[in-house]
Amino acid sequence: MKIAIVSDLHIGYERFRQDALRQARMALEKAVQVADAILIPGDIFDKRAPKPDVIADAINLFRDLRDLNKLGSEIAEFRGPGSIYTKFPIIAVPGTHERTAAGKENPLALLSLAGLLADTSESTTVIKKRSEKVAVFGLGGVPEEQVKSELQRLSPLPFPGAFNIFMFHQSIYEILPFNDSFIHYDDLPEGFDLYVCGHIHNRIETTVHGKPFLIPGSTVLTQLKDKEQGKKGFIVFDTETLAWEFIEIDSRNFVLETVEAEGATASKVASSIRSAIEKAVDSYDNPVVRVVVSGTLEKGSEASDIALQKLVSEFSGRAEIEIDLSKLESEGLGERIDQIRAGKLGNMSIKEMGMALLLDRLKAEGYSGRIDPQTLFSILSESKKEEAIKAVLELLEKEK
Ligand SMILES: [Mn+2]
Repeated sequence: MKIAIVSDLHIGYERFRQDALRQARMALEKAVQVADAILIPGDIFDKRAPKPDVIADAINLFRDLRDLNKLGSEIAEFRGPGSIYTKFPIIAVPGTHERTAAGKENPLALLSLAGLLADTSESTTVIKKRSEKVAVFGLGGVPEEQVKSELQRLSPLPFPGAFNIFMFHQSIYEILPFNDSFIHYDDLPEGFDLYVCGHIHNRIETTVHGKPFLIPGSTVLTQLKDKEQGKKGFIVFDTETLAWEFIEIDSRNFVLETVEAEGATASKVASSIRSAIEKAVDSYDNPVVRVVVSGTLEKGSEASDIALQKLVSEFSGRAEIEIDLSKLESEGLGERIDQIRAGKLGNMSIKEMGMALLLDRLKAEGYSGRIDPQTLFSILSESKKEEAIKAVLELLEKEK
């Protein structure tokens, strides 16, 4: 059987909402043409409580896939605590983005209740094509520190007489070695013929317990990290030959550029940023471009002197731009930080400066309110927004 693995669609992802839906559709429509079944190891949705129009997008997509009626296998058996309502072989688990409190339905479960796919959380779903059986055990995304105990509690076993797949959605220490709570490859249950994971947004192909371990990566750009510059797509695994291939989709291109300030003025650095973006725009149609600026600006220049908004609007419609100035330093910045630490800017204390700023703004706005600016300042500087509004309203009420 040919099994397509399509992961982390993030339908409803606000920043690239159209890309997310278009690329999810592209991947799944290609997958139904070439595979006998589709596995989705989590994060179909970007949020645990998507808006109704986002749920509608997903329903329309999965209903269209079912109506294409191309997948060559069907669900023959289901063993688990839940229930499924379809024989149509799209098998999924919820990801970390869809996770809800125990006993609460997540949006993936809604698609399963509607019979548009099979939620195989903590369950085994067996699909059949002629005499061949493929069994999929699924574990939805759980808090990292609970994975080991969940695996012990569930002790998933391979299904006799089938090609067995273990599907989950979790961080793995060998891939992301920075958190001790992440599980290791060796923690995964033995006896399965293929391990399929979501959660990590770039492609991983390795071996666990002597068997293939595959992560296709997300179908949409989300984190704007170095490793996301490759083409998006999905994996098709052949259970007979044990070979697999990555099938690319026409995903939006992402380019990460770096600019070194080298003690130049803000306007020189701005023009270097502009050239970096132009290079990307010349190479790709409407790419996502992230420019990371590092180094030090000329003395007297500050990061805020770089006209970012102007740069972004210059390329509007030709590229989606993100400029990261967090690694850029200004000469004399150290001194100013010391002053801020000492609670002083110039000869003024931070508090005096804040008060002066507020007075300026009030004057500019033509403020003639009944609360004196000193009182207003102390309310605003000492409370959170909601509390400040409440305090001001109470004060006004008292004065009436
Ligand atoms: Mn994800």
